[in-house]
Amino acid sequence: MSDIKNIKDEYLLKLSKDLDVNQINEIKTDLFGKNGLVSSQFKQLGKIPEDERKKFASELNDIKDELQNLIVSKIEEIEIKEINQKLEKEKVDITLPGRPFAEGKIHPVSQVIDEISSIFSEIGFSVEEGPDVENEYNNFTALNTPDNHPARDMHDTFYLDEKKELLLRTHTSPVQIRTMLNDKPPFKIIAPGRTYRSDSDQTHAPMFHQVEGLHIDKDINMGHLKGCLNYFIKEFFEVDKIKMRFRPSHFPFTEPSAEVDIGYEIKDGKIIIGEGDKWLEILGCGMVHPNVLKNVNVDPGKFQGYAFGIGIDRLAMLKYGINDLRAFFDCDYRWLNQFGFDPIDVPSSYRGLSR
Ligand code: 2NM
Repeated sequence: MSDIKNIKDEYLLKLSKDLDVNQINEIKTDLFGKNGLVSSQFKQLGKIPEDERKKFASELNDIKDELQNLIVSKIEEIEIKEINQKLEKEKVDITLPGRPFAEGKIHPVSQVIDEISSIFSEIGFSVEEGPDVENEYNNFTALNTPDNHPARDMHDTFYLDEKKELLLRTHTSPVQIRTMLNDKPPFKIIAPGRTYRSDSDQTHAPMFHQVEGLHIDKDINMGHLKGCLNYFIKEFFEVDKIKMRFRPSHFPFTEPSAEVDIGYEIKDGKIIIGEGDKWLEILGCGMVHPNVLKNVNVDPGKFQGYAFGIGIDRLAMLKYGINDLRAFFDCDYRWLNQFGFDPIDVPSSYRGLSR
């Protein structure tokens, strides 16, 4: 009996000290582990004379409960203290300034592709894409460009194999071919994207961008072509009126074919689109050649229409006053910061923090 009173007093004293969770757990094992001091007392109950056993057992239970409760409440106390310390230390300071947001820029070419896509979307064109690596059928043969045509010359085309079956597309027309082969007329699509020709100087890069348009239906004529291009040019350059002329030209895939010039003038060193007596060539177009329609299983007796091709890079240079084409593809971040566009979906509160 005095044994268990001693245990109780000794451990109440120990538990009254400033302990950490590990130390408390050690005490718990000392007392209630397999061979713990309290556990051993329970094991010895049977050896105690019967008349004392009941009283002893009840006292032992009381001591066990008291020590156990104390241990539980001590651990709880420490845990609460730790949480409170954490809360105190990790308080959020809502007066701190925001973290700088690393904001990128939209390349002028991407910006202009988006603008063109949205202008044509509004008048019913859908936007189609295709692979940069094409086969010679989609890039040339289907487009009524015979084997001996100068456009097929090694000088212009990047071929990828000896047999000249695979190449980097020289225009985005193969996207129109793919669309017509996979679908049924009518067609009303534009195809923007990267194109490649073995050509490099101040005004030509080996990789450049084009958007080509195609509208095929039962009664489409050159009047529709004129109206469509006139609308596009006004929307793109954000002017009410435009001077535009069609010059006869030749493409293997259209008949008749034309090149389109727009009027411009230079005022105070700045180019003004739509007015003036100078002409600027901006695109090629025509009525899709019957042979092209036959190649994609469209009956030229029932369906016909127009197509056009526009160089995007020069259009971007014109609209945004950029005069060196090669800077487009240098990937110079300083240039991009100056000529690039803000992404529209970055919250305005973040704008400018990175600069
Ligand atoms: C141009 C000029 C004229 C053109 C033709 C086609 C197709 F696939 F329908 F035959 N797509 N694009 C075309 C016509 C392209 O670029 C100066």
